[in-house]
Amino acid sequence: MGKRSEIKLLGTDASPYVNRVQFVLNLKSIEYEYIEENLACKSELLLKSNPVYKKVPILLHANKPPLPESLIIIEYLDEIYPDIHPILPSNPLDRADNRFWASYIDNKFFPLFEELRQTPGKEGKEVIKKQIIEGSELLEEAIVKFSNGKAYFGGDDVGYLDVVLGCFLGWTKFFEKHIELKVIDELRTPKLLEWTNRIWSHEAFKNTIPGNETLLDFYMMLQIHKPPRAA
Ligand SMILES: N[C@@H](CCC(=O)N[C@@H](CS)C(=O)NCC(=O)O)C(=O)O
Repeated sequence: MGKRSEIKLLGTDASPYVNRVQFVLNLKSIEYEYIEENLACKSELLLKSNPVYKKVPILLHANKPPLPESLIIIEYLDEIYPDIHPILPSNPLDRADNRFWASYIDNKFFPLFEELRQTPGKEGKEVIKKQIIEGSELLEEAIVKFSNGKAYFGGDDVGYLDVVLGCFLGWTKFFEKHIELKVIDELRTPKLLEWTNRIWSHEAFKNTIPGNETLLDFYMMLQIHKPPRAA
């Protein structure tokens, strides 16, 4: 069996963090076996492979120790397959800058959507919506800087930040549809809007961004297992 089929990915379809790993596997044309996990009833394999966070994605690479955490996984894949569609820039300072923005997206921007779901009352939700809008404007500045007039954060083709932010597009669209929140629009974030349309039709992304129904099921599961805070 070749090196490429030795990779397994433990995930759940609606998870943007899992989709992130799938994007990179697709970009690099790496074959893998996908194992769907039910987060409402976690498997022994998941609990044993990620005892610290008990979350997906988890990459299982041959007989090596399991690797959790999406950013760590995609960087690992970039290191073991450096010749096929590298995603991180080669310059150390550019790499550090990419990681800074990835950390902003994961630790500050995207958690606001979960905060919005959990926050009770119209007034509280309006405060969070405002923070999301401000966050998207920062990301507009970031894409202008990184793309430097080209199509993607990564320049002429998809790079690290395209993958990191791109995996959330299904969810931002979901929120726009169900929560009446326009995250990306023509006036405030024109470059991000253009980028969104481009990413949306990119071959590597097309089959991994989950549909509205999958996201709605996941959202309803969250509402049951992690209900919004009491008012
Ligand atoms: N920082 C993690 C986040 C992963 C994460 O939040 N995964 C969710 C699915 S979207 C999960 O497994 N949740 C299970 C739980 O919270 O118990 C990463 O980047 O991989």
